[in-house]
Amino acid sequence: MADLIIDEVALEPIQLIAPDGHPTPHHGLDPTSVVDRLPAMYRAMVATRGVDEEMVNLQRQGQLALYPPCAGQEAAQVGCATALRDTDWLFPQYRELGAFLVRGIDPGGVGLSWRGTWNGGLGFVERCVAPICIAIGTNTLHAVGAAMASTWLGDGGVTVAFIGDGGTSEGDVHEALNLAAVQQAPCIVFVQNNGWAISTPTHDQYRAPSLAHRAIGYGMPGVRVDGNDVAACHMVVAEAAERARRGDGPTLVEAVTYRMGPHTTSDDPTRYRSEGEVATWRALDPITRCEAFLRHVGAWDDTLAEEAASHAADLRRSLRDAVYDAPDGPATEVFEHVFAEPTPELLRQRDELAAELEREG
Ligand SMILES: Cc1ncc(C[n+]2csc(CCOP(=O)(O)OP(=O)(O)O)c2C)c(N)n1
Repeated sequence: MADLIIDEVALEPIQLIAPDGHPTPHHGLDPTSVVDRLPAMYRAMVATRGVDEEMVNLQRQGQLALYPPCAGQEAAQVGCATALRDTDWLFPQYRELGAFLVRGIDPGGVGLSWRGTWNGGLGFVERCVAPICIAIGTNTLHAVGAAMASTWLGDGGVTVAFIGDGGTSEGDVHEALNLAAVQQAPCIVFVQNNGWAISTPTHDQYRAPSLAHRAIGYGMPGVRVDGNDVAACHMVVAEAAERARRGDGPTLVEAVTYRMGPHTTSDDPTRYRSEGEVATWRALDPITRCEAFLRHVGAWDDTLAEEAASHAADLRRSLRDAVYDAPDGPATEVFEHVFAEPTPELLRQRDELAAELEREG
């Protein structure tokens, strides 16, 4: 593998595929070296775009309480997640649908989390994905702790914390990055710099030349990557994971991307950002860029588009089926997920709730 991650943090994001689909070899690295993996990444990005759209539809129908759309960020998430082993733990923020789908998480499980059924997101841990973390930044501490545990256990695991540009302003994130560097934890902090933290633009978030530059202060490598270039994201994370696995510690990756839609379904971005800005980023769409590259190198096959679209349609259907009028799980089940061995006080509370539910019929 070429050295994408070097001591000096470059401002220019690493890009292997130009917006028009032409290869832009970087540091001698050629995107055609991953061309056989790109159809799977394309398929995952199309699935993410489709399921994301369906989540918004379901929220508009009143089936979901809230949803944070990820359209535009598919390459960052899919490129990152496909570069890891299925046993590497992911610690998401809340906008990581693409990474969830790469891990084979049922979209219905993600939908139920946003529907607000109390047991909605409990299924992810089977796929080595921690629950969605709405309290911003706390997931980075969990990821570094889990990475340190991996070192102690000697299981060769790498952990990834997903965080946004706004998240990097949280104290927890600074503590996590510092601890990761000091402990040489096998961890990747993957920042999706999507331009905005709700209505706060990135220039109000940091004065460093870039978020990747912050790595210098922590004493770890930092790398900026074009977050709309799935090949570049994949290769940067693959190299960071390889470094972590061989004991060379954490990496801060800043994927420069854009949130095409609103922050969440409760937000109106037209109040704070211009149509021109959105149009500029629309032209950098990660899915069309991947397709253009595959066409350019003669690796495109029309059946891929058909197959990807039909896979996305299947996932959308399964999401709708899971979410429509889904009931909550039995209320008393909530007590089963607190401790491995329930305490007597917890059992007392469970019985009290069960009795009350019984009384109410
Ligand atoms: C600890 C904490 N403080 C504040 C919030 C409220 N909040 C929710 S999303 C958000 C902005 C996050 O922006 P960013 O980290 O850039 O991620 P993005 O939503 O853009 O993907 C804030 C401040 C929160 N969820 N948790």
